[in-house]
Amino acid sequence: MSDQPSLFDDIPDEPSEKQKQTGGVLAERVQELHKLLHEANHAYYVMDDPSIPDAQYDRLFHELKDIEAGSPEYFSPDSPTQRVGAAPLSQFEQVTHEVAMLSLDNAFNSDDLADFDKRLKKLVVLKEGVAEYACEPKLDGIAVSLLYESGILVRAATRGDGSVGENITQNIKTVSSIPLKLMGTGHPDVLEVRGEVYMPKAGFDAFNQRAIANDEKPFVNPRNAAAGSLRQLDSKITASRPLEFCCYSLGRVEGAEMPAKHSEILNQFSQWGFKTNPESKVVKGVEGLLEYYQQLEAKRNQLAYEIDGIVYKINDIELQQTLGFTGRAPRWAIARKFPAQEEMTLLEDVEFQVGRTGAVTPVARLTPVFVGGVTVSNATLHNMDEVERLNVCIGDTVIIRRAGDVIPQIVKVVMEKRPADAKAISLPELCPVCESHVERMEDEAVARCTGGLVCAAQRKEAIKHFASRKALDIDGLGDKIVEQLVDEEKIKSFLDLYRLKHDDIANLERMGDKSAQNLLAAIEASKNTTFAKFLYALGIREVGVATAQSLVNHFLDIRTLVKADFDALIEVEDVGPIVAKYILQFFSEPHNQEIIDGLLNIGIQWPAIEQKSEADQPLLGKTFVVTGTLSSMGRDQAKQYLQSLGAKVAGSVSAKTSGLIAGEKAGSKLTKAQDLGIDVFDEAALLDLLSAHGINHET
Ligand code: JCF
Repeated sequence: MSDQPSLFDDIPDEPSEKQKQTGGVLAERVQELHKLLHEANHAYYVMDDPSIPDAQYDRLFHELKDIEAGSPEYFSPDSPTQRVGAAPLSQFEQVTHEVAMLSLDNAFNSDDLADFDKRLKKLVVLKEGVAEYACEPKLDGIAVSLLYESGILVRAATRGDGSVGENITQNIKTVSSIPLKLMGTGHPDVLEVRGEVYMPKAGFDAFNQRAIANDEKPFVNPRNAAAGSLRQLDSKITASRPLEFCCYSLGRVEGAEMPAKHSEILNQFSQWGFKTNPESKVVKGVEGLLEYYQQLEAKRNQLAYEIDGIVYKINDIELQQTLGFTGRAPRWAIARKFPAQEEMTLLEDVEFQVGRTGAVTPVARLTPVFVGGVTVSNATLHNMDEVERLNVCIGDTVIIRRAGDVIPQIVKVVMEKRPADAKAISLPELCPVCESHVERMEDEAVARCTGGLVCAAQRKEAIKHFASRKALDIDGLGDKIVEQLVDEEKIKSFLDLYRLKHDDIANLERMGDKSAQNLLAAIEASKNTTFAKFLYALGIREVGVATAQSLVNHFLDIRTLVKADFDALIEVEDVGPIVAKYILQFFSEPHNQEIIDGLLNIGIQWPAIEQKSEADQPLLGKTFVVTGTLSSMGRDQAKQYLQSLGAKVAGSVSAKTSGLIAGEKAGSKLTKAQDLGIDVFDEAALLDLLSAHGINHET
């Protein structure tokens, strides 16, 4: 640790002796607690940079709560204790907006943007001939107005129809990134700040996961989640939702001059304690508008919140006033919309697909629809619980959502459009591929075909897995080839792969002599592998790359592994009772034993693994995550190096992660690691770490 003074040194954690002695100073302590808590709140929620430890925040918070409980005269509406919600309301009161809250005109393409710019130039004379625009992401949430009098938040309202909204002050006070009291100086007597309340993607996903686990209804999208959370009469419910606020414009102002540019007003807001969007930017002319669009669209999926477009505004406030408004929208602003992430379409049919482990998954066949930038004609329904939860039938009109790179989801059925002949979706009793019985265990959402490797679908998936890159890595054995080989009954098991003849392959569709030769060579080459890859290739349920590596590290050779009993298996890091049971089941199946013996007999082999001493494993007990692009090696290579030093390599960042290796273009994992305060290593730091442990990677 450095010997610099701690951030936390001069924060009075307790009332001073003087305050304790003199009775009248409770008021002083209350002021001090307000200040400390407001500042800590701002640091945490607005600056994303915590200033005091959580435990200290809690102590200060409870001290204030106790004072307020014992001496109600010290309570005030801007007290930091108001963040947790107040008594439920019976209804929301109406609020009239003195300055109307208008919506924005839309632009759907570059031509619309060029027209916007041209229109402006006809209406006003620009100093340099090009307009200066303030650009920002258009948050997909709920517009609200916040009214401050003498720096204190006195009222918050929804937009409503633009002239009359609802008073949601109680709820808004629970949103931590909204100042209850303005920071800094020079506050107007009356200040109305407008912006968007939204639910960040991570909070939305976590909320929905919990809702589904508790048999409650999830929200369709983050916008509905924000709206639903603000619409609560009980502000304690709002307080429990992960909402944020970002400001974007000025409403009423009295008693102070505001800056002459929109971008400067945002800076002023930021100094008064509001969150403003860090992606905001000032650009010039049409070129600037288009360039900002390109930049932000490329970034859209990496942002922590959903946006449905970009807002462009003339930056000069005087010009804004000259331009004025049309009926419903300002002439000085426009919203460039991104492709919609939700569309309606028809669920034409449901088919059941069988996966490698026999999981029978309902897949929706849809009337193709353009959503989130691609045409979608299939969507997984996951399992029968999901079908029930959605209450979806064949023939229904459904809402499809495709956000970011996530696979398309059916989020809702449009019940009003359900036809009289809508057909219920039922799990088939027999496997659609092999006609074995389909079973669904009591405590499992997933149904499975009991056919095992008798089932051609499971065989195909098992062989694809066996040949995949992280398994035996058989180059050229693509999905289509596996499917043909299984359909023509050229291969029934992994073993048959090694018995394939030149003509078996050369006669397949789109194959020839040359590609058959190459594939045979690749199959032959796959015989030299590693124990971990071989184990992973077998496709034992729940045994992924990391678990396979743990098993190898623990048992060292396959003879010891196949003889291991339950107690020995759960000794292994990563292996719990469920996985142990799957491993035992797999090795006790005579058919699997034959295949393993067969594979070893045809010559599959790997270098023997030597017992490593603890000294050879300096990173034992540490877990790393590798993300982004490394220029000197692939991520798999980096993983192997780390594992060879005893570290575990995980797929996602959590509180247990010891370090994140972040290459170029690292995305959400980097953000999460930073949020959690986890050490981040760039490529140079990784190479240093490796070389400190005797691994000198040639670059
Ligand atoms: O982020 C938004 N949804 C957003 C909405 C941003 C803005 O700057 C807006 C807005 C609605 C109206 N500005 C206006 C004038």
